[in-house]
Amino acid sequence: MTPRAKRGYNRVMNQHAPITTGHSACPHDCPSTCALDVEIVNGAIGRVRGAPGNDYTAGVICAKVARYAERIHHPDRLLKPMQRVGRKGDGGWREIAWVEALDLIAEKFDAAEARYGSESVWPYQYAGTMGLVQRDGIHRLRHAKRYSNQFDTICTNMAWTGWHVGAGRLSGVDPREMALSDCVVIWGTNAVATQVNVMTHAIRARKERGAKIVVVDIYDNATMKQADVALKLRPGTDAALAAALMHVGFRDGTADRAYMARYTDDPAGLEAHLATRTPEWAAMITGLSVPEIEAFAAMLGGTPRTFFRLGYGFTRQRGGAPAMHAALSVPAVYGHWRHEGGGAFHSNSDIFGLDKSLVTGVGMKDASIRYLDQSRIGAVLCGDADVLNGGPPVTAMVVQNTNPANVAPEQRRVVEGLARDDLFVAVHEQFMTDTAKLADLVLPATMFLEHDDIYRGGGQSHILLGPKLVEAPETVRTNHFVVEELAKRLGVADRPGFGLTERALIEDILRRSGRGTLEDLEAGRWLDAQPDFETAHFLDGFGWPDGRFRFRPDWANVTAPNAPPASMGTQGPVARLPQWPDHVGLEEAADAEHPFKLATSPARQFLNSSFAETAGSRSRERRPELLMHPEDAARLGLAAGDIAIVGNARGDIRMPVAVSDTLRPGVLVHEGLWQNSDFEGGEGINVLVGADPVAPAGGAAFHDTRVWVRRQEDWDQGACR
Ligand SMILES: Nc1nc2c(c(=O)[nH]1)N[C@H]1C(S)=C(S)[C@@H](COP(=O)(O)OP(=O)(O)OC[C@H]3O[C@@H](n4cnc5c(=O)[nH]c(N)nc54)[C@H](O)[C@@H]3O)O[C@H]1N2
Ligand SMILES: Nc1nc2c(c(=O)[nH]1)N[C@H]1C(S)=C(S)[C@@H](COP(=O)(O)OP(=O)(O)OC[C@H]3O[C@@H](n4cnc5c(=O)[nH]c(N)nc54)[C@H](O)[C@@H]3O)O[C@H]1N2
Ligand code: SF4
Ligand SMILES: [Mo]
Repeated sequence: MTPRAKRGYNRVMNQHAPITTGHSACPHDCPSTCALDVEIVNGAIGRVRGAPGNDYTAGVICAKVARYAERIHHPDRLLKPMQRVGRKGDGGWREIAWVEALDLIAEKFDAAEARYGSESVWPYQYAGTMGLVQRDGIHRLRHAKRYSNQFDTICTNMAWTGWHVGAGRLSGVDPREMALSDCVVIWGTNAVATQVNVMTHAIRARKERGAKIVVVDIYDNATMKQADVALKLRPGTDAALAAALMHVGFRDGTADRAYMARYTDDPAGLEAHLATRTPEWAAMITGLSVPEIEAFAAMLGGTPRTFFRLGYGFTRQRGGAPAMHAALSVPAVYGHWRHEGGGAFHSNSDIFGLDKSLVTGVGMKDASIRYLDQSRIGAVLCGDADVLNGGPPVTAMVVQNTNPANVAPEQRRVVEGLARDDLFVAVHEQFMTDTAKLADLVLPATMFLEHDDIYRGGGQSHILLGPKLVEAPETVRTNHFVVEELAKRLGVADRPGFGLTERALIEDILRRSGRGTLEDLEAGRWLDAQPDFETAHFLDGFGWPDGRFRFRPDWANVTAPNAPPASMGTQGPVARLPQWPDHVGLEEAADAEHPFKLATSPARQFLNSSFAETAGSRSRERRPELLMHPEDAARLGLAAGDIAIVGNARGDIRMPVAVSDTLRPGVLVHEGLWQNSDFEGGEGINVLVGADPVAPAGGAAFHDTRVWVRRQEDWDQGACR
């Protein structure tokens, strides 16, 4: 093998310029984790395509990643380390050498530690890249130095908790089996926008088997437009729908009693509990009609091969964990799990068994070091005693792979905290994000095609290699480099896991996990870790000692992979969680002062805050808008394009209205995440979203926000203050 072939290149000749095709994996925080074929022309990126040979990707990727050339070769990419000049956020910068920048971080971290102890340093990171080495390596530095831990809560907590309390394991039916279903229920995920490959397999089932696609969402989004059955319910009411669907199964004798007797904890208790959860009851709560609920229940009862693809969106509610558990209980009542093409899927996080311990340095972890809640970064940086867990203030940070000034809830407090004069913040980034703008030091980061890493699916079952395919700009450095260089300066470079290359760390993960070697992975491009049929369908038992699905969850003792660390205990109002699948009204309810419910759903052309900088994505999304039902707009005297002021107790922001009958009256949607600076006034959507932890395992309820809306003219005249 030539060295180039070894690195994953396949040479294809073109009459004019040599085009090579490199093989990679999408690094973004998306359940699809697509296998990619990347055109390379003279060291530059051309078209990016989905690998046809990967049977989950199946040759399909989203448009924003197909256009990756515009992101990697973007004129605004950060290229040089820069130090702040003037006040924080004023926009004054001077270039600084890498050596100087790294020395400065080490000096500030040591000073913070000397004054307040090691916990005053908080490395803050998330999933801008999902590569296991480049994303998680910072934990090695954290643990070696006994810096504060991060309790990750921004994305998965409600969803994973709700699934895990029922099924006991975060895995499910092979998502490729959707193609063998007769009914695919896409519940609370806008798959066309957020994980397009779900549609590939669902639409195959429709084409090849005449399967019906049911979509459960709060607005008629791009996915609902593809549905055969569209169920547009009120936000935060999914558990009521699920309860009624199960009620009908018991009432009509379509529930699979033999399955429940063998595989579930207490079907008789569930049946008794659901006796009053009629379609009429659910219609009142969800806003759906009784015939809609009855018809869906009849479909479930008559379609053994029903596949529930449960998303994250409907769990970004204060009742999100019980909503997931309730939806997941439906296929257990009907016994869909028994059948090929039937059952449910949310995440495969528990199937891979990848041992990252050398990368993360978990062996060096000191159990006495505090955790800080990722989503409550505003409160942490503003020094609220209850979130500091008895520890010192945070006075020094390095931020990698995340943009909290934009993506985290309670944005005003996040920005206020980041702007503190006595806080040192270094941000390692690809672009001058809202967070980087508030930093003391900005360091330029590589993109995935410029460094080696290994990835694994969440919404599918592959482990994939993403090797370095092109050279990075000369002054841009990897996350791995920053971690290693800081370790040298902070005196921990001789500790386990340091001093190795990315490739050596990838090799270590694979070997420790019994997943072969790097050479094998390079040759094969990916590995399929899909469990066998019996395991995937939980036919050899659910993930509990008695093997039974729990209709009655133990909310106080969550054991999901991202459950709160023991030192933090349960989160939020746990006592209010329902003992059975049920709707108990945990949401931030609209009231006379805040008559609207706002959801902040992802935009198709962005990925969280990424791609909000590329022209191709920006021009397609046009501008930040507030989607509003025509009746609401008329009542408020707002026409399309008028500037609305949207607010609640957390703050207020302004944006143009888009009148749209895709919504229910009283519900508003803003699709993002746009940069804060894209809004008139310079503050973004997360000003409105709460950071109060969702029960029982924490998390942020991004789609559960009550607001008022006013016309700009009224506001300017002081008429409504
Ligand atoms: N209103 C609202 N807010 C939300 C959500 C919502 O639905 N509504 N969704 C929430 C969810 S689910 C999530 S997961 C969070 C995500 O929030 P983030 O994790 O912050 O989002 P990303 O935009 O994916 O990535 C952040 C940054 O990582 C950078 N990055 C990418 N690769 C690398 C790298 O290799 N090195 C370095 N140093 N940087 C890199 C990118 O340039 C980007 O600026 O947002 C949450 N915020
Ligand atoms: N294009 C694009 N793709 C993305 C992202 C992105 O920002 N843009 N983000 C990535 C990340 S980090 C994640 S975690 C995933 C998330 O992807 P998804 O699982 O799709 O979750 P969300 O996009 O948060 O929300 C999905 C849908 O749920 C709806 N929803 C909100 N509240 C409710 C409710 O109470 N009930 C029901 N039934 N539906 C509700 C929202 O309006 C939205 O249409 O997507 C990833 N992929
Ligand atoms: S963002 Fe998602 S759909 Fe798009 S290429 Fe990446 S993994 Fe695939
Ligand atoms: Mo996420």
